[in-house]
Amino acid sequence: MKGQCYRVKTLTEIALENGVKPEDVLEKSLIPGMRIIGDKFRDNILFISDVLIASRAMHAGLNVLKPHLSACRQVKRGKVVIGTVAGDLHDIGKNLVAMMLRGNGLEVVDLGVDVEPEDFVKAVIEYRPDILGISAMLTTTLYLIPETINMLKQRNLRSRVKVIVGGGPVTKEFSQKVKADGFATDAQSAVELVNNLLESE
Ligand code: B1M
Repeated sequence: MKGQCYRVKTLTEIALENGVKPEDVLEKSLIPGMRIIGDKFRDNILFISDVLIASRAMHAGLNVLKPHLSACRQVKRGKVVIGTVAGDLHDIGKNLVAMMLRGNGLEVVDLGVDVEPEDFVKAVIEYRPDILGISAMLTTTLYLIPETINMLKQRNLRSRVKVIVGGGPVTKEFSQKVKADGFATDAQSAVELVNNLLESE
């Protein structure tokens, strides 16, 4: 498969120039496109190399959208540390969440992917965030979410930070079971969740 990186970048730029809202480019074009790739990957029609090429194209579009999605509000209203669990290299969804949070005036420290529980805990100590966001896309690494939460408890840090979770296999039931403070299915819901948690403080 030949990549569509430049085409996606150019089409995203053209859409913005023509007044299409950045949220619409995201919700109506980029995310549905990635969903089609996911379905074809699941059904063995596409291979990992294809998914990587598609993810590069998605990032090309996201990079164009980034300043527009992030430019809305300037006042810093709270701090969020976010990362994807260890063993998991999926970062498109987590990056989107981080981008939308920044766009809503929150300070975001992005730890990247493949983050060990110990490193989430260290980041809570170092950055003293209001919210810790943990993203997981693989069922095989999901257990690292409760492991991180337990480690926070063991170090007497749990009451210091609200923990929110999200990612493909993460459900509301799972988030309640692991005693997270909240769960979101998508980036916009994550922003609303964070706002609600900050207001309730
Ligand atoms: Co992978 N992958 N992948 N993959 N991949 C999935 C997740 C999978 C569902 C595909 C499938 O089988 N249908 C499957 C997981 C199955 C499972 O565990 N049950 C899978 C697999 C199996 C794998 C490998 C193991 C494949 C292999 O090697 N055999 C491998 C694992 C590598 C690793 O991580 N160690 C692998 C590799 C890859 C690529 C590297 C090729 C690439 C990742 C590139 C990258 O991220 N830089 C990739 C991709 C792109 C996908 C799919 C196709 C798309 C994921 C994505 O970016 N979606 C995915 C299939 C799918 O999801 N349908 C799949 C778009 C994104 C906007 O949505 O990530 O869901 P999403 O994020 C959303 C929400 O989940 C939520 O908000 C986001 C924005 O709306 N959200 C949060 C996410 N984090 C949040 C945190 C929050 C709140 C909300 O608070 C903290």
